[in-house]
Amino acid sequence: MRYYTNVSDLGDLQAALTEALEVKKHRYDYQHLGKNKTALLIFFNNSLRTRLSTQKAAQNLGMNTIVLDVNAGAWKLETERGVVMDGDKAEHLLEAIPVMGCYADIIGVRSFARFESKKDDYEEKILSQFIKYSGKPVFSMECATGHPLQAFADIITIEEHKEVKRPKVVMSWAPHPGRLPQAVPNSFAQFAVAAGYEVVITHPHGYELDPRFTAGATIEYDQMKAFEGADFVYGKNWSAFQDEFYGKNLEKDFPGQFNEDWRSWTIGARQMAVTNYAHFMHCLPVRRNMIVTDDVIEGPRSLVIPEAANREISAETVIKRMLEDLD
Ligand code: AN0
Ligand code: CP
Repeated sequence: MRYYTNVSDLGDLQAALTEALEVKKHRYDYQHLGKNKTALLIFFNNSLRTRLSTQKAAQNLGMNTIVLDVNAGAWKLETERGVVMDGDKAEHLLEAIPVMGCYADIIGVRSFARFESKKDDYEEKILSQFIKYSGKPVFSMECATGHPLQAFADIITIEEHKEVKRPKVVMSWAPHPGRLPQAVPNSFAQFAVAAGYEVVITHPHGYELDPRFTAGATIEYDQMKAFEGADFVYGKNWSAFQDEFYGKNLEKDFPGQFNEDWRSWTIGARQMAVTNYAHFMHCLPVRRNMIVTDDVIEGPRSLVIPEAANREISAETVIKRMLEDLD
């Protein structure tokens, strides 16, 4: 594998899942692959899980790891070509990327949607420049439109906990005070459909996602109806995708304009009661009593910690495949 930005990069998803479960059992058996190889992990945004689990995964594989927080210690980077650089940005991405490529065998990039231009975000302007100019294999550690390491870990977790062959998996929007990317729900929808689950997505009007990512899922605007009989509930907030509201928090940015009781979407006992004793999932970090109540996240069906643990496994499986295909 040369690049990992999308579910399709895994090829046969069932084979990838089988491989991941094998990696989980034998996570230190592949150290020969990473000897004298360096993983460079570049963060334009904050992270707890991705930062730790991806380093751990690379180290399991015998690699050296270098972590760079671009906004804490590196030069401020210009990303637009043609700009007269007389402002606060000391270096251009077009030099910085090939320089970083000199020190790495594999590069991971975290670069969230900036919400300045929907076109730039959905064309993955930053990630695609790493692919173009670094000369190295590149994987996404959550970029503007997707978080494929998270979604892969989530599907591994569902496979480990499902009690029926084709579970009903419901992804629900839930409130948040910020303006969050669509990356996590985009990838989760895509992976869950690719895994063959019955996928239902529920959200208030105005929070429709990009249909290229949700194809194959059912959209149900009535949250209680969506939750009926669910085997897994995946909570997540995201900002609006539609052009006129792109990147906006509709509750905060358009007060009173939508006829919606936003806070009623917080996932609690009322919604979980109509499910098939569903497992609760969330990628973390989570805002308690906004996204989900204390009782549900602490309850016996919560999978938030196993999901985080499986981030090591999804990352190791992906990096292993990249190492196997290095020139
Ligand atoms: C980010 C998001 O929603 O995309 C990262 C999640 C893994 N979350 C926040 O910024 C809170
Ligand atoms: N789930 C996830 O990617 O968490 P971090 O943002 O902490 O890396």
